Amino acid sequence: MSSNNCGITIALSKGRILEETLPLLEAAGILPTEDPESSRKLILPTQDPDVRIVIVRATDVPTYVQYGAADIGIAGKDVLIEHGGQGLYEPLDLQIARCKMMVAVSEGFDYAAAVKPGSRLRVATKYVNIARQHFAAKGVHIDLIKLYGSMELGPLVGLSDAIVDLVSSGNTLRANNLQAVEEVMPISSRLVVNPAALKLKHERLQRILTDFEGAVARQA
Ligand code: PRT
Ligand code: MG
Repeated sequence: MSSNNCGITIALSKGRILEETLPLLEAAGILPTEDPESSRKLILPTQDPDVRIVIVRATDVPTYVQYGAADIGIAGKDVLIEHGGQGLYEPLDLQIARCKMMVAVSEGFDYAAAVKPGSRLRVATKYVNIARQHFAAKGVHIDLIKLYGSMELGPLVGLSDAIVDLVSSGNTLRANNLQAVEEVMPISSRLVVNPAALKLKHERLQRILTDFEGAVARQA
């Protein structure tokens, strides 16, 4: 399935995950030969001729690993839950790119009243599976509106009563007069591995896993 049968392909996304992943890669002896953040290449060689990095959209990382186009990848738990996790082995919480999935509403909106039995809440989010599960578990009926970004705008223009989105500093919510009213779940990035690759390339992948584990433990 994979085009390099003995080598290792690692799927990463640019942005906050990449930044925090580079020290972990280094701990595993994997050094890209050019700066992944500024390079326009989609396939980046590393100093180890058997290891390459592919740069993909954050939400596509699980797909590349699922189909064996990459042996391992790093993705946020949010992305993994929305993907569904089928065909993926998730051995390690890397504890990077940490944030919280939260429910947020406009300042002054009466959230407690809106989630009482019998009422309906209009929720805009990119994370439809997470939102659906969260409100179903609470027994709250919602109308779900799928967005692809800028969720914070939803309550401001009357598209929705609430949003479900990631919050780290809280600055984005504050800047838009929104307030977090409920934590859905803590989020961090996880290592995902293609199960077939783990069998076929066990020695090398296991070594990377162990090195990552050590680096995570040292960072804690
Ligand atoms: O940008 P693109 O559409 O390609 O993909 P992406 O947005 O999924 O990628 P990226 O790099 O933005 O995020 C990758 C992963 O980082 C996510 O899947 C999360 O697991 C993790 N992460 C950690 C975050 C945040 N913190 C975060 N704060 N992802 C997004 N945000 C956004 C949030 O959606 C909101 O718009 O930042 C804003 C809030 O930040 P604060 O600091 O203002 O609270
Ligand atoms: Mg983004």
